Amino acid sequence: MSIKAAYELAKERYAELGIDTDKAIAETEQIPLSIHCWQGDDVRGFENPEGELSGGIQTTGNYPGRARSIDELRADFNKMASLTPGKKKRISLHAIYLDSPTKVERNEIEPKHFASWVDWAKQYGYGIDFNPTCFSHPKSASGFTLSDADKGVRDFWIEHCIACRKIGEYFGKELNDRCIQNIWIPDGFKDIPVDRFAARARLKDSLDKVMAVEIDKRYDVESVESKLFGIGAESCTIGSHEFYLGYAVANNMLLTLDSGHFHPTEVISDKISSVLTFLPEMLLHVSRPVRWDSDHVVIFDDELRAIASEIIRNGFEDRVFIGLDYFDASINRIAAWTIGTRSMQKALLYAKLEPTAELKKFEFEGDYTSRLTMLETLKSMPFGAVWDMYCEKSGVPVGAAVLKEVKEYEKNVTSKRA
Ligand code: RNT
Ligand code: ZN
Repeated sequence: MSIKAAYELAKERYAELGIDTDKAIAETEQIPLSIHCWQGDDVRGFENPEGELSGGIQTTGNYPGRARSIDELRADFNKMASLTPGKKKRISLHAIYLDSPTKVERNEIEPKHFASWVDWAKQYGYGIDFNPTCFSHPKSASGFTLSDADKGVRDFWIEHCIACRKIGEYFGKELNDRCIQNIWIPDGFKDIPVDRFAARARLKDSLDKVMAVEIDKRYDVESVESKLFGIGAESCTIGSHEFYLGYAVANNMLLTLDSGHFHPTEVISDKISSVLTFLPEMLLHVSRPVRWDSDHVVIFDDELRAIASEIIRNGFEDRVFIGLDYFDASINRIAAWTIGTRSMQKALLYAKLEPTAELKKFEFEGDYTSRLTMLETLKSMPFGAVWDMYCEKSGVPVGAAVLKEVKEYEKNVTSKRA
């Protein structure tokens, strides 16, 4: 049966529940998605592509074909984008993805080092988000950056973050857009500390200095990302959830929730509504933790659907910025990028295809029987036919056709990278 014929039947079935599938597709494609650049090259960047990834995060696997240059990374990103529906794609860059023929210290990076990214983003209609890179560097070797006991180290990272804010403002001005700047630091103790308070006081002081610089909020805003623990920082993470929730509320900043940064049975889908009770906006780092913050490729699982539902049911599309953050080097990286990005799109579309008002009414009236019945019924609706139509309309491969494209690109492009 053709995609169109299957869709027409699905459309009828959903209409019986009062759901307009055309509208769901039209709304889903307008939701911005901030896609991380670092799936393409295992978080290496171009400052020192041979350097080791440090800071308690790890990629595993050595599938051939990693992007080794800016041109390769851009080509790969474009390939992924051509396989993914959605009209508002953004690239989330890290500071180490600068374009400079000579070495530039991180506290000396400037907008000019990112000018070619702006040209490229303009050409393809992408937005740009940004991240200071406070890891994989000799000055983070102690395991600390903005909260380091050494003032010299702190000052270096303060300067780096300020430089990044200026670059974010530059992106925003150039693209007539707002850059979301995510600050994550690896700082933490491997073993039980005796003075957590001092380290957190230092972090607060450093952040205050970073944020004291006047930056036009129309073009760049900051978000702070908490974490539970990292490899080598198991006993205490300075930028914990409580720390940053407090910091964001006190300073009217955004807060970033990463799916992998909480205890294993905690889920970020449950936290969005709490955060947005007190903050106007927030950022998500959608990832898939398997037993730890393993950054597996995002798939269409229960938690991804729950995250999407929280956003859609509450109409939070303008308050929750959806960013992706995972990195798998054990499979074809273009496939990894594409699967995760498509999964996010799929979950948003799935969330759009429910009779939310009716479900909320059941709940309000205490009719949990009807709520559960309806939620379970939705799972066997012909969602696949609507998803396929969304892909078809967007001009991206439907279903397994994605694999063919990925394999072809592998054959012609990535497998040729020695
Ligand atoms: C690390 C954080 C952070 C990084 C990226 C590369 O645990 O999740 O967001 O993954 O900045
Ligand atoms: Zn993250």
